[in-house]
Amino acid sequence: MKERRILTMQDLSCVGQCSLTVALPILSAYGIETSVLPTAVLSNHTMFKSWSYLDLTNEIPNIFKHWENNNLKFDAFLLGYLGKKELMEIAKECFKRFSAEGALVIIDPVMGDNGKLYPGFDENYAAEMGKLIAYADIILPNVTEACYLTGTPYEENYDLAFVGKLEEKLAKMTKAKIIITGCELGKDIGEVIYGKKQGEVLLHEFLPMKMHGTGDIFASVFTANYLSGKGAHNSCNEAAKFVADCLRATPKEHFYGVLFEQVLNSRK
Ligand code: PXL
Repeated sequence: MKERRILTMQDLSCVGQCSLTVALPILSAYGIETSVLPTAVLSNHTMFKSWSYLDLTNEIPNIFKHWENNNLKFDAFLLGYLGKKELMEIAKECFKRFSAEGALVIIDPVMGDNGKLYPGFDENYAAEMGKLIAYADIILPNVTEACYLTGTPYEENYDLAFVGKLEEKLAKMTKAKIIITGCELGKDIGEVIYGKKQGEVLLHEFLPMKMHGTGDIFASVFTANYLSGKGAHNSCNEAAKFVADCLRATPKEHFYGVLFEQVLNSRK
């Protein structure tokens, strides 16, 4: 595989199997040199009943200064949970200053699920994210995020036509490849990849479990496969299979995430 260095920008939740504690091990295990830009340190993710939050935004200019001094560039970027509008401006600056030629920008506009925004997010944040996706080559929103990005009211019992309309709206906001993830369509779940005519619908077995962090795992496995030269279609299939295996490996009592480590181990 061609040597590639990726930068993943998201929070570090000390406990919780999400964001950096997912992206770093997965990308590394796939043989990709992975650098991190931690935007905040949290005691644990925000699906627990309480959490601490150390904002690292003020440190980022200093980090950038030294990256520049050391002439560091990245071949790809993976953005996940940012949590603060200011970080979007910083992300744009990061692409501008640290992109190697032809660098790929993958944005998972993490901000909500099941029709609701995560704690601490609001419509203003979604609107700013709507601008940031213009800088992406690939975006990976779920249906809730696609609704908030496009200002579309979420529908509980959405169908493929609804997802198609979200993609049409997103296509006016970005030239990125649009992949809406975790679409629940009848008795299946899958991704819908936007295309000029009908797009592409990839359906997988629906496991009736909703666990935290699976979106971050999907984005990481997708990115690892995509950077390894698999196309969007195969990368989605690999990521979906990986997430399904994680769900199967995780007992219900493990409420805050999935045991992705066991799946990663078995993939070696
Ligand atoms: O999995 C997304 C995520 C990432 N990071 C933090 C979160 C969440 C979702 O709630 O709270 C801190």
